[in-house]
Amino acid sequence: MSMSFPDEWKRIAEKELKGDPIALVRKVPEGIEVKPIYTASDLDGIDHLDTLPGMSPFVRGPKATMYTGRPWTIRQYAGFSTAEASNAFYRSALSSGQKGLSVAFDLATHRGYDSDHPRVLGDVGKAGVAIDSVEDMKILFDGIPLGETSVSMTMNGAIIPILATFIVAGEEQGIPREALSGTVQNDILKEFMVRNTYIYPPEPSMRIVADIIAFTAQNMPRFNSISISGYHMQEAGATLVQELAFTLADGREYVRSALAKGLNIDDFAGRLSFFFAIGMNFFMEAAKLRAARLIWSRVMAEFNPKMQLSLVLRTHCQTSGVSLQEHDPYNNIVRTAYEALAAVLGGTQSLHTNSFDEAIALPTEFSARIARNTQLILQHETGVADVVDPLAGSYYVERLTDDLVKAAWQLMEEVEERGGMANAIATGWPKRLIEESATRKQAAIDRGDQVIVGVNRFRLEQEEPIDILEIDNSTVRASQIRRLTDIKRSRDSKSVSSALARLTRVAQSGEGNLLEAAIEAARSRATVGEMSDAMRQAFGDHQAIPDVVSSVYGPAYGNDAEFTNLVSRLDEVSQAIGVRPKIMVAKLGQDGHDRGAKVIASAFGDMGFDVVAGPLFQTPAEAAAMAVQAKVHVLGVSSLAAGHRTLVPQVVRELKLAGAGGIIVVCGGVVPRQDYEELFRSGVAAVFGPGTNVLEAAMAVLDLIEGRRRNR
Ligand code: MLC
Ligand code: 5AD
Repeated sequence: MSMSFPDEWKRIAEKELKGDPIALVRKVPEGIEVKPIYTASDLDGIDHLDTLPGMSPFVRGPKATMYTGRPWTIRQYAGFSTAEASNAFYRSALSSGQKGLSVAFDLATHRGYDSDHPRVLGDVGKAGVAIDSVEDMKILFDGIPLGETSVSMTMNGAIIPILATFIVAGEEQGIPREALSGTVQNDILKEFMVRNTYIYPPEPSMRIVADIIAFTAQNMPRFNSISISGYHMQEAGATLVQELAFTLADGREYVRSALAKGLNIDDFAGRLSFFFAIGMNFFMEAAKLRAARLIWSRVMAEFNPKMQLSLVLRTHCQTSGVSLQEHDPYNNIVRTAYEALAAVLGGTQSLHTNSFDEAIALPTEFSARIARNTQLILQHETGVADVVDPLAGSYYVERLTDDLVKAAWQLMEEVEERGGMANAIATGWPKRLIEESATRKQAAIDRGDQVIVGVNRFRLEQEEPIDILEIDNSTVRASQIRRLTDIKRSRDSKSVSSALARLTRVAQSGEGNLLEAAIEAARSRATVGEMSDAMRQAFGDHQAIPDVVSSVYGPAYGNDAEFTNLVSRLDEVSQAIGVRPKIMVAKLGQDGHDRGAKVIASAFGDMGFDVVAGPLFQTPAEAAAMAVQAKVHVLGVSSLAAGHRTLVPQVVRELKLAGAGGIIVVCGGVVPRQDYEELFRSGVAAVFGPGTNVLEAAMAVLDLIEGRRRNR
């Protein structure tokens, strides 16, 4: 891109600045140079400018009339505790202006475990609703007309049993599968990359995706078979270009595997859908959605569809969770409103706006209401829905759209050179790029280069805790176990075992459709865990290898005094204890949100700590055993899915039982202040909440190691 400015402007600007305006050009993490001014000449060479909404290449929107014909769907993602509690929440949301449903399942369900499984003690009902069988699913949608309300289900790992139980619940409510409308996430590639709720290895997992695309194409014409998601990539740290490129490349990979099953492109392309995050980079986020539609129409044209509809990218968006802060949390309402506006200006079809207590806990009724009203106010009070694609023609936004298309396309070409997304993911390359971006961003925040109001600037002296939603996980678990026992007592066990055996056979043989077989099993009251196990028998479990990036955080600091101070302090401690301080970073339970753990492991490694990265999904006993064996000084638990109150005290107990009470336990992540005291009492030495500066955390850890040595 040429960096020339209009002459007259440049002359005046030089006077204002007393310097060259070239200094005002900002290089953003996307690798794009953002100039202080855009003019008509920036539109030269952009060939989508004269196109119209509802027409190829769909930059201006998938529909000709867009929101003027029908507003975007207000679709708030929610789910917690039991099916009864979540059902009550859905009904009240629908009566308050929400238009579509979106189910958040708990992590036990995501990973294909029933609520009575010993590995999910801390997870049942916590980050979403617990669903074990058709009976739970029926309660979840009780009194909600499934023929009229579209339902999104965020499910990937256990997608086969969950979609099967949903179909059977619909059937038993008198709604045939043809009439069900909604979306399943069913996007396994990004699970291997960033979200981590996979169950089986990649190859059978891709078969599952294709089986669902095939089944819905034949039987569920109103159902979107997949929600190809970049959301979690941005949450994990991806730049917008990485989010765009990897998501659309994932999409291309799914199309190829559906075609390989013998499907016709036009039979399924129109029911592929997408999902993006909308963060705080306002214009770039709006431009990103425009760019995504353009690139997708180009990707789909490669497959020679006959129908225009097959070229269209339709998307859901969610405002960014990581952009929200625990500090001064009401600021989050403002952040979310700006992000929502960007999503709408970009032309999203469906939107979730986050609640302001995001960085602390699941939404309360109050915070959920404000989040929903943020969209209602946009729709009804601002007039933004009165005109289609109102940013069209903006010098900046059009240039940005084109820049994003070019940058993302280039990265997608690199994916192609690596043999497509499945192959690229197998090498760990995209994940590594994303983790590097995340670590770089953390360094920028810790250094104060990137301002976050109320966190690294304009911080309050004192903060009052806000009311949060508490879930009593043992009560939820007990009631789930009761229902499981009832079901197992009353069902016909012969038909259950024969349906499960058939599911295993379909999995083993590669013949037949897994979803079809699972529907039979679900109907006979086989549980989600049993169906998952029936496929586990054939497919096995996927084990990821923990891998930590290095030399990103350290170099971002260069020779700054803060960083070199820390490194020399660490050297002193090393001298005193005779070895480098060793820390294990652990993830417990089914919580797969590992951005924080990865960033900490990477940054601590660059500072000079000896770092052990624990694998995902450890039980407290497994983590303790690993810490003891590795002879660490500190065990740091990163918790983002609310399991800390159950799991962290257990890990302390396990260490003591192993005679390793000397290992210091610290905890970080999404931990409400209300829980700190309880954690301290259980033996945790320090808690690092959201917004913690990593250098400060490292300093605190060194203090703890020294303190413990002195006390010996
Ligand atoms: C729309 N329609 C119009 C129109 N606009 N008709 C005439 N004129 C217009 N201007 C029609 C559409 O064609 C469609 O009909 C119907 O209205 C609904 O519109 P839509 O645009 O398809 O909206 P919707 O049904 O809401 O579907 C949006 C979607 C879908 C395609 C993006 O996939 C979806 O709802 N996704 C949501 C995914 C989600 O909630 N994910 C949460 C992830 S949370 P017809 O007949 O054509 O259907 C997560 C967090 C975590 O993942 O846990 O990690
Ligand atoms: N209810 C509401 N929102 C949720 N999120 C995750 N789980 C839930 C839930 N049970 C949202 C948060 C998070 C993102 C992945 O989805 O905003 O950042």
